[in-house]
Amino acid sequence: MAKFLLMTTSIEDGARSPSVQHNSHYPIGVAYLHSYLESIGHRVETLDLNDYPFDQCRTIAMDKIAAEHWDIVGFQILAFNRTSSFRLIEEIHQHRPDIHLVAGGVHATVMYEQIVLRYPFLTVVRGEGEMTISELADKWSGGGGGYGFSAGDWFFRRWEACCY
Ligand code: B12
Repeated sequence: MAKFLLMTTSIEDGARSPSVQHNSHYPIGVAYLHSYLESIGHRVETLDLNDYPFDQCRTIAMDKIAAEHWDIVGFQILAFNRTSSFRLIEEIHQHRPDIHLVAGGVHATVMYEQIVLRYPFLTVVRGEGEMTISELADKWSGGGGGYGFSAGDWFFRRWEACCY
């Protein structure tokens, strides 16, 4: 079973809430993923960092990465947190290239080509992510097949038998 850290990062300056409000805008999509992954036996933690300025968001996220072992780190990317997500994706990959990085959410779903061209080490999941992220975890732990949108491959692919 894999250990996941899911996160949603700083909303850009000017659009962010003036205070940290965990109850008002908790990311429902990430909660769906968290719940599903736990229900099938994975270990999951979620960081809801939308309301934090980027320097605080970065400190919380990087401390969490350093404090424990993580197999997979997932980002919910919306238009207004894309820059902070990309900065953290770059930093985590630089320091911990062993961690599988996955992105999903509305922005990633629409802008997947641009994102995987820029970050060939990143896997982008389009649309609803529950099944795909669990199949990716199977794949990366040497288990059975699944579907994912993999960096560098311009199609949805089935791991065991590629289909277009
Ligand atoms: C409900 C809703 C809200 C609710 C709850 C938001 C929340 N925090 O969850 C409220 C009213 C609070 C809200 C507020 C806002 N919203 Co709103 N909201 C929606 C709406 C209608 C549904 C979102 C939803 O819950 N979907 C159901 C969940 C299960 O789906 P999901 O979030 O997409 O997640 C799934 C996949 O994307 C994927 N996934 C998501 N993250 C990840 C991560 C990984 C690693 C993987 C593998 C997969 C994955 O798997 C998830 C589970 O299946 C969408 C429109 C839509 N139809 O999607 C707009 C939408 C997301 N909202 C939007 C906006 C702009 C806002 C606000 C900025 C509005 C404002 N000006 O304040 C705020 C932002 C607040 C915030 N910090 O999130 C835009 C985002 C645009 C963009 N390009 O990023 C959308 C797309 C509407 C639109 N078309 O403009 N919103």
